[in-house]
Amino acid sequence: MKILRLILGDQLNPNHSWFKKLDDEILYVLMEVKQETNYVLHHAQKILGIFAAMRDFKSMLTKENHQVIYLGINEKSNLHSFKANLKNLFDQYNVQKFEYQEPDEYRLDQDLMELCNEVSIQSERFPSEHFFTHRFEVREMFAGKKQWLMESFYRAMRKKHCVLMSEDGKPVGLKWNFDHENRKAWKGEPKVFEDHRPIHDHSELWDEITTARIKSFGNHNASQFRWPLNRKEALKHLDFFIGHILIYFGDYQDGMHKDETRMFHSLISFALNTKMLSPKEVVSAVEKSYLSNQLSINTAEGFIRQIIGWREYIRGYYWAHMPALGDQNYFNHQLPVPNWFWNGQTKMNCLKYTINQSLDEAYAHHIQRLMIVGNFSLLAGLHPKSLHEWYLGIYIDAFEWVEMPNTLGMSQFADGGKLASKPYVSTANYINKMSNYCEGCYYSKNERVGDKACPFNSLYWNFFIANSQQLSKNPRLAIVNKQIRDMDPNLIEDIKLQAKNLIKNIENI
Ligand code: FAD
Ligand code: DLZ
Ligand code: SF4
Repeated sequence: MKILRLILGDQLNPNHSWFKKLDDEILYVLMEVKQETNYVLHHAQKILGIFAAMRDFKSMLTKENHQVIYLGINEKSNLHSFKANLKNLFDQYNVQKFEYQEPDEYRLDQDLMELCNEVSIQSERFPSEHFFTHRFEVREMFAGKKQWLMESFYRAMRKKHCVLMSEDGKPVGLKWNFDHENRKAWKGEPKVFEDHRPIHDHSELWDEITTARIKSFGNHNASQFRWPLNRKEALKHLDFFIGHILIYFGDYQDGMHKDETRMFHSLISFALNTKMLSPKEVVSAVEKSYLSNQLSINTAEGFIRQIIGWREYIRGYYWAHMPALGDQNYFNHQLPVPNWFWNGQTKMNCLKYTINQSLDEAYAHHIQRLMIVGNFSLLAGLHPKSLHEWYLGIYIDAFEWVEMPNTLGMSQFADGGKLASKPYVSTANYINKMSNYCEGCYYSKNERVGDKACPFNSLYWNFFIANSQQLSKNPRLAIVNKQIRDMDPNLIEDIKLQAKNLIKNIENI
């Protein structure tokens, strides 16, 4: 029976059981389609990275004597949608059965289910064999609960998968969570390692992408492309991170600096999310390093929590709340994303550095995404769905299942606090504590009102004043709510006016 198997651009796992045996009756297909490149405006490196990794995967399969069809972006027969291309291929190759791995994005999941209903041939969906959890595991665990605590999920995962557990069923080190209470700012020491990622020249591929008139933004950096593009490169990168960098990760996880973009972060998200790496092997490599005394329990636990905890929890949260999640807007925020999000031209140093870095590298680390861009967006009242599209486009690791819950849930509190127990917002105080962005900024970090006052300061207080109804009962906000109750009414009026003017003038701040 002739079988056609679809491989999506984020399903590049050579260890998938599909590839264990050779079969002449099986045809694999990968396709570069405008349906995917154009559904939001993408960073050039994201398009390059996905196409280059898909092409590499195709070469690997071909070398192993699998039969592969590859529809390139400029291929004449390419109809630029999965459904249209697949229907064509079913006819062309007399396909009797269609097989695919479960897509991680709701939209494509629906699309492929529709296709299966529309055609008369058999079809079958396979697990992607990537995650620790199944799609609805988080939903099942929190059924009937108002707040979905990541920490309870994380502990259940540690037990279920026997990660960092003693034989007596207790967590290793007798604590579940060694979170650094006092994360440090980075002041130049320890030295950040040189960028050890591979360098690829993808100028020709970039020419193909421009010939196809695919719109994009950001620096393509095609001749010096720095992201791992196959499993071998990703494993080497992971090894270096665990062997040299991970020991500093926890201490400086929240630090930001004008001169350093990577700090001590792993930069494995692109390789993980395209499934070149599996979360299970990342967790077991870190655990092994701990067991051979190369890492402390604090370091190993802190990093493992990101993968087995946050990453899986976020995915489960996505599937539990789709399709409604995309339209959540708890504060009814409507402000369009300012133009300077696309070019980095703002006087606010923290945003200028973070956005320009994102445009250059298609990467910013968690605290830059959460406490610089997300913080500002929530305080200013940007429309959550439009902001989600910006995040989905700009970061090389952005796939909807992971980006949307982080943006709408964690960062914008658009779900009313199901994912985050309080809004992640701050004044300039936090930004100044964790970074050197405020040095030399046009704005003054200490002022709340006036021409040079840091926008974060008035916007922060204005946010709590404006949303007091929704937030006044939140026990984690008791202090801020009391501060507002005790505030001089004249100061409240000044803050409101300052914030109103900032928002009116948002394109020029
Ligand atoms: P490290 O800091 O080294 O962390 C290691 C790994 O832990 C990451 O690679 C990631 O796989 C996992 N991880 C840590 N935190 C999270 C989290 N909150 N959610 C899911 N995984 C996590 N991550 C994405 O992979 N894709 C996205 O599109 C994305 N969008 C985000 C948008 C916003 C608004 C925020 C606040 C966070 C977002 N994150 C996203 C989570 C996190 O910022 C990135 O996973 C991380 O910055 C990737 O860089 P890294 O590999 O160097 O991570
Ligand atoms: C993100 C992306 C882009 C830009 N282009 C393609 C593509 O041309 N072909 C493809 O198979 N996948 C692409 N992707 C990744 C998909 O958007 C991703 O597989 C879905 O969002 C499911 O997570
Ligand atoms: Fe950002 Fe305000 Fe500091 Fe400037 S002063 S870098 S705008 S926090």
